[in-house]
Amino acid sequence: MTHLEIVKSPVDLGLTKFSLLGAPVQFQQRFLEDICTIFRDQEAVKVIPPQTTVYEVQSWFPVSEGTSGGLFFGTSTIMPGKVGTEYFMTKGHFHAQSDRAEFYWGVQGKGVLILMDRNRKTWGEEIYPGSLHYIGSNIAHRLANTGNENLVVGACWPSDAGHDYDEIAVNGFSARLFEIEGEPVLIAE
Ligand code: S6P
Ligand code: ZN
Repeated sequence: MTHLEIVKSPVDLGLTKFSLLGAPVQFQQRFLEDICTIFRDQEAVKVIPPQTTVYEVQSWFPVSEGTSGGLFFGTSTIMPGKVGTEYFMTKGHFHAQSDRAEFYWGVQGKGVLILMDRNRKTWGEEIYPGSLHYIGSNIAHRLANTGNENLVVGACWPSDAGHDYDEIAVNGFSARLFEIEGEPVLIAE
């Protein structure tokens, strides 16, 4: 009888801490000073310490960037907070290979996934633990935390998707998520 190898995967979901664990996991942190231009109220930006963490991303890239047929996996953690009345959020992007799709799913906290197509039609999907989101091709995506605790969202996307941040940096989304009378409201620009 030949005994074949059974090994442990190098990355663990870290279900108890909502944090990917394992040597290959890469960590990225976005401070307010790095991304402040994405928020509408630039006066409100000035009253928040620039080194405030807005979000963190942990990623596992089992193959190199650009490989066709592979997958990447990540966990995004958006901190609770607002700039004025606009919720803390990610930069948002289209994929550079714009026909590449992605799955997101809610793990902890609550928020809104803001989606926009190439015709600049924007809509939102509620995120909660267990929510599942299919982000189709040519759909820009951005996460916003609307709760009082961390918003943790899992993601899986093709290793040749890449990121196009420029389109959003220049033109933004066509709507923004503000807190109005205690509730998140998506308002067209
Ligand atoms: C990658 C995937 C996520 C985001 C992360 C941060 O395709 O959509 O891992 O990279 O949520 O957002 P952003 O817009 O700063 O890359
Ligand atoms: Zn993406």
